Amino acid sequence: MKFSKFNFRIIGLPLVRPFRTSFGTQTHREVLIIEVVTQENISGWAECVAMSEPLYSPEYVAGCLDLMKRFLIPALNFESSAEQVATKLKPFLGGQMAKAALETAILDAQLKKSKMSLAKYLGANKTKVECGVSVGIADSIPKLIDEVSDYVEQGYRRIKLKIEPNWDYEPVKEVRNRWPEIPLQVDANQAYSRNDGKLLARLDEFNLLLIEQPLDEHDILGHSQLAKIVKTPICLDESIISLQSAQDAIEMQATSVINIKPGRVGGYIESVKIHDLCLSKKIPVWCGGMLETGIGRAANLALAALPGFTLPGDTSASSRYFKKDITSPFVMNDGYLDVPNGVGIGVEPDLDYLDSITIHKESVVRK
Ligand code: OSB
Ligand code: MG
Repeated sequence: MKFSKFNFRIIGLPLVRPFRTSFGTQTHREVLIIEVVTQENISGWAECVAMSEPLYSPEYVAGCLDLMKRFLIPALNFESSAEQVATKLKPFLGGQMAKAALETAILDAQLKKSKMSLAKYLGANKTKVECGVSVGIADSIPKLIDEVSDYVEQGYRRIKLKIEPNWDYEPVKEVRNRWPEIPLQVDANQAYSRNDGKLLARLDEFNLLLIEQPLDEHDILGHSQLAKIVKTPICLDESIISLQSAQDAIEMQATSVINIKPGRVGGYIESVKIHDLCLSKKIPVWCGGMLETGIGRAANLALAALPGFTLPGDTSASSRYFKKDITSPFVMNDGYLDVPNGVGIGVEPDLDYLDSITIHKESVVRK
């Protein structure tokens, strides 16, 4: 496929409630949106999941835009299939979120051209997926219970609590006491150290599905040592940045469940490779989230519909994040979201609304 231009915009969207994690508090999302326009005038859309600051991963919005303009777009030379993107961009180290966004925009255009849905292309076998919700660190336990009650009433099928030192045992105990049966898991975003094994093992009494990324992203050995001390399964998020890193972590028994986030691993094609590996090794996977808009959410739902995604993901309804999404909203029905079945990612942004929230706009045009 040949491209005539890439349109970039950075939009600003307030979150419906602040989202506090061990790496900071998000009150709004600043999102880089990519539109690739092909020579036959098909638009492909994608969202770059990087956050404003390099707190969750080394990537950040302004850096991704720079990387794309300075190195990635020139390397593609206005011509590529989606399948060639990763190989062409391999010489540039890191930048998975930027690379994933370009690949996804190109894939959306390519699939629109061939009239196929992303779900079909990736190998989905479900038409709807079970939804979980990720709950931030609260100001107090009563406030946490209120927030979780709200989500449970809405029908979420799994609750994930963000934890950090001094916000772990007590809040998890209270939530577990109140909802003895609900599928429950925790996410530490690297907030603990190798010495915290005993502390984390205290969470074993709450029958958690998993503990997500307790230690530093580079500490694979530490996670494998921790896995011998705690009974709750360890699930890696930040540490898994490619198929290779997934293979290594599984081999080292550092992880027994994997959170697949397409942006973190360089795209949907790499995500499917990780899924296939995990399926063959009987490692359950689930689809993580980056507080995406409808553009990113649509594509995540297609991925979450693959057979190895046996745990509910952080694929929540649009209303969990935004008062008004940039696509038609994803609405939860009995704890499920429908997998888009239109061509490409299956959704289009509302251009007038997009314009109204755009902070920055620029294009790279073929000469
Ligand atoms: O660690 O999974 C994470 C959001 C932003 C960055 C990292 C994470 C998260 C979440 C929320 O937990 C996932 C979502 O609802 O999109
Ligand atoms: Mg996480």
